[in-house]
Amino acid sequence: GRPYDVVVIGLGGMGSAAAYRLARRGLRVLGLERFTPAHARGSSHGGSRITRQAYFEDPAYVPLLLRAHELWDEIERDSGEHVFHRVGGVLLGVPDSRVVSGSRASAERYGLKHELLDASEIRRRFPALNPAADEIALYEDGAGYVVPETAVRAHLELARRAGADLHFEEPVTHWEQGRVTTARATYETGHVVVCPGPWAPELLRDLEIPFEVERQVQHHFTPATRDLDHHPVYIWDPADGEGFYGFPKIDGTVKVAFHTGGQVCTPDTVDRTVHDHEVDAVRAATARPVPGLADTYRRGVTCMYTNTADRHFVIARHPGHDGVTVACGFSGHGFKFVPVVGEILADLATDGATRHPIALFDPARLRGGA
Ligand code: PYC
Repeated sequence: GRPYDVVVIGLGGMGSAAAYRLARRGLRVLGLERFTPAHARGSSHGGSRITRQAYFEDPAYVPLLLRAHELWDEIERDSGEHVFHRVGGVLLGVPDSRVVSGSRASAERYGLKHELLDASEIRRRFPALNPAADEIALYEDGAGYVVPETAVRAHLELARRAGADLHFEEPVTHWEQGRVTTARATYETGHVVVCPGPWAPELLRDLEIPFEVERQVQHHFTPATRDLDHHPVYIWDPADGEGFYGFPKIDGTVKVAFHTGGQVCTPDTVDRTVHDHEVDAVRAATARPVPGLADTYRRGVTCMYTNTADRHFVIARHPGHDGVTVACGFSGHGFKFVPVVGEILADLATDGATRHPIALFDPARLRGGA
């Protein structure tokens, strides 16, 4: 057939958004996905993802988050789907913990609306949460969660309406400048956008970045107390235990998970079984901070992070190939950026540059690392 302007490899969060933004600009786009739409075998599933703007990880993310929240609203308007639930967000820990001090620094630098709450105020406002006496929280009204499966489906539908061809269950076996080969066919294209998720080590080997794919478990509880039905999303960095994050009740369950400490894996070898010792660990970590979860464990679902050494993303034109753009290494905190990453990828693919600040995501900082 006629060559495509752009082939997007991978239609999870980032790839679905890129396909939409590119098709909307009038380009002839092909999206290729190895599994089915919004599948649960990568990193864009699980019913909820935190979004927030007072970003403790680095203030450089804040402008992107301001744009991401605008675009989440736009996606909702254009698709008619409810993706972004603004239930608020709290970042909890002792005042000098990274989570609290970092989010405070970003909020102050960018004048983001926020409140600082002491332990008794946290308990009064959010009775599900039981901080230690010396813990505080930064509360952000505009934070909340997005539903990844709904977000991916909305982007795919908008991409299709904008004229993109989307092929599922068609894994890419090889790509090069101007050409992408799958199990079914070879496609000629002006540009390739690679959004591989945890398949980055395989599909982007020549970036020479040591990605580490990490297995994580999303734990679901069915608490009896109504306190857990409605409360903000939270990230907790407790002085006396392992950090974790959680959500209010969504579709009948309350989800809680650790953000670090998972096993290194690959998408082919990841252990999808959740083990008793993992359930014991999440029970122990949440017993004091979220006591309403006690004895109501329901199920665990595995997921994968694709970590870089510094946990910052990789978004760039491929340094080794003209006509190729990459987005990967989202290190467990990327999903909230999906719509703005789609916009950045469309900019990079069409103009080679973007107005968005992406210096932090330059692959040169990671290349050749051990
Ligand atoms: O990106 O907000 C986040 C997050 C919390 C835990 C894992 N990711």
